[in-house]
Amino acid sequence: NALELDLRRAIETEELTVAYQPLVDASSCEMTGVEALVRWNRPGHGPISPEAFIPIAETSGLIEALGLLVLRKACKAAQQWPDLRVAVNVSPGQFRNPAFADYVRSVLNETGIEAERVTLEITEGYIIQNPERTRQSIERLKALGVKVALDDFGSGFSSIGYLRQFGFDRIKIDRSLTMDVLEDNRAREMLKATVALARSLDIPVTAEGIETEEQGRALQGFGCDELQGYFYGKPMPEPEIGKRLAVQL
Ligand code: G
Ligand code: G
Ligand code: MN
Ligand code: NA
Repeated sequence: NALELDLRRAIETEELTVAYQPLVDASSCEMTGVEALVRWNRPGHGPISPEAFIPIAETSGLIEALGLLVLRKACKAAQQWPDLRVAVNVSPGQFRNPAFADYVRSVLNETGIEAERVTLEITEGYIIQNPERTRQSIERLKALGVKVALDDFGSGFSSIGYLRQFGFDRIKIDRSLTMDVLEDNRAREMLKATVALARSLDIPVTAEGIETEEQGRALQGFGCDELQGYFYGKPMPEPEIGKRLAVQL
């Protein structure tokens, strides 16, 4: 179909771009990292959300090439920002490939970025399907020195068992939970308990989707060490991150 053909061409011609969203320290609100988010301005159609084209990349076998492109661009960009961590989303279709860790190693070598500055974000959906392979994949990635985060925690089928079974370096609490922190007592109690549990396991916690100062303060109060959301910065083109760093220093 036309969308798939266009996407294939977009990957080959590097029509895809990467936007970067600030990750900030919960106490100082200083930017300490960025999350890379793929963007596609489809000629003749305008911007298309990754929520629309990532699933197509998954089913058409394009996800590996797309994922590799984003990882390579993000690691290259991060070389301009020596003090920032860079987080990159990984799809189940990439993660499932036993050779994925080899791809990651080659990008680290090619770009020269320090492995510990790179965080790979994995959503929980795939873990349920295949816990044993998930464990092996995570171990291979961690052996390279990169960090592995559990993304979208609290969005659906989250199991607290994952926190014990897999060596996640960080969890990211989903916006569907954090958005209700001020209005909904149940969301607030779940957030408090989740952060307390993660902290007692020595796993640092990022709260996503923070849109107001009050939400950020509440989540910092519960023990989140890192915050992300429109209040601290929307996903932005690479040069904007440099400008922001210049102001911060
Ligand atoms: O940036 P935005 O909010 O539009 O992203 C929508 C969804 O697409 C989010 O779930 C995000 O994790 C996912 N996404 C964005 N960029 C990438 C990417 O490079 N790879 C993968 N696998 N998912 C991405
Ligand atoms: O699934 P993942 O957590 O990777 O999704 C990240 C997505 O969330 C990105 O597409 C980004 O644009 C979006 N996002 C980030 N911060 C906010 C926010 O404060 N509010 C809303 N509505 N979306 C956000
Ligand atoms: Mn993410
Ligand atoms: Na999320």
